[in-house]
Amino acid sequence: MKTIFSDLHALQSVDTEFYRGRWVDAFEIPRRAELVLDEVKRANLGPVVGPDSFGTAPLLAVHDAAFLRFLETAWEAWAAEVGPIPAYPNIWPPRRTRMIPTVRPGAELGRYAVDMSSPVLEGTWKAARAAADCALTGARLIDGGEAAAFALCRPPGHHAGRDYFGGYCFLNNAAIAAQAFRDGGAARVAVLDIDYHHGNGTQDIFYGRGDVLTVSIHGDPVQEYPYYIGFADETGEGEGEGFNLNLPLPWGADFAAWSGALDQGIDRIRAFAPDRLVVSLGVDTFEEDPISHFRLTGGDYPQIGRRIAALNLPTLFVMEGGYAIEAVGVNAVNVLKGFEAARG
Ligand code: 6XA
Ligand code: ZN
Repeated sequence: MKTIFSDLHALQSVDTEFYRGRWVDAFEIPRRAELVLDEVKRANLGPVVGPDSFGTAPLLAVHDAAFLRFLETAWEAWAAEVGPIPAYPNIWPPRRTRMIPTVRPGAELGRYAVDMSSPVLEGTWKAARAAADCALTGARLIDGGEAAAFALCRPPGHHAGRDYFGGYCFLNNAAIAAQAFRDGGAARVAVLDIDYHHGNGTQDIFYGRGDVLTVSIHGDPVQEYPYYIGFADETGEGEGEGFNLNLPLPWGADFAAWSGALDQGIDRIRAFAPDRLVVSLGVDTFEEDPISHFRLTGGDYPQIGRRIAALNLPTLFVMEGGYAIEAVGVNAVNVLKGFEAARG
């Protein structure tokens, strides 16, 4: 399968992040994507291509217009007032506010950011746009007849909602691709999120819709980021009732437990009979991941790919998390190799 990759991802880069009460070496770093790319090449997964440019229309199909304007202009406004340093929120709107002022950049940052893990930098908008373009290019390749593609997106996307960003994510690459599939004529699209963290942005974006099924296997929000969403009783609303499936697992879950959840997710997707599948591919489920608490081992990843391949759907893989730096490339590419081996 083809990999879609853009160098512009490197524009999103910080040395430190605020983690459990202190500034530590950043986990979500450009090197992650470089290592995945190296492994794609080493393993001969297939050609690596750059993204096409899709403009803002496919972003507006998923995200709020004012939110996109904010992301595009936030750095400039912040730098003018505060100086050329990463823009972090340090205040959030309290409940039941009447208005959000847009005069001071700090006030607007808190309006749109859900946490402190995703600073807005000079190149954030460019990097996030390029990642979305990678996902959209993957979708275009699949609509053009390719059986599968790998959008090596960075920054990741699944925590970004219609009008918020956080968890290292700015634009929801997987949701943008899923919507592009719909707009390209697919009647039903499934998103399977196998990142360690709940794909709250993706769930939220499609929660009221029956045309996009969202399935996520993740650390139980009782224990794990993003905490306030991702519970098993969140099943969708209105026309979306029954079209969101959350499969939370406790800290320490091993492949036996995880793989039972994958079976449930795959059964649900099969019953939904989608035309396209988007996989939010995070490998922070790995036992050595520094910020996560599942116990998958390196040997488990090819099997995940094989099981997804059994769905026999045109499949777009979209890179999300994975922070065990020496293993992120091998684990991610092993999912894709397993998929390809099963497809033959
Ligand atoms: C923020 C942790 C964000 C989770 C990032 C991630 N301290 N999401 O991997 O999938
Ligand atoms: Zn994650």
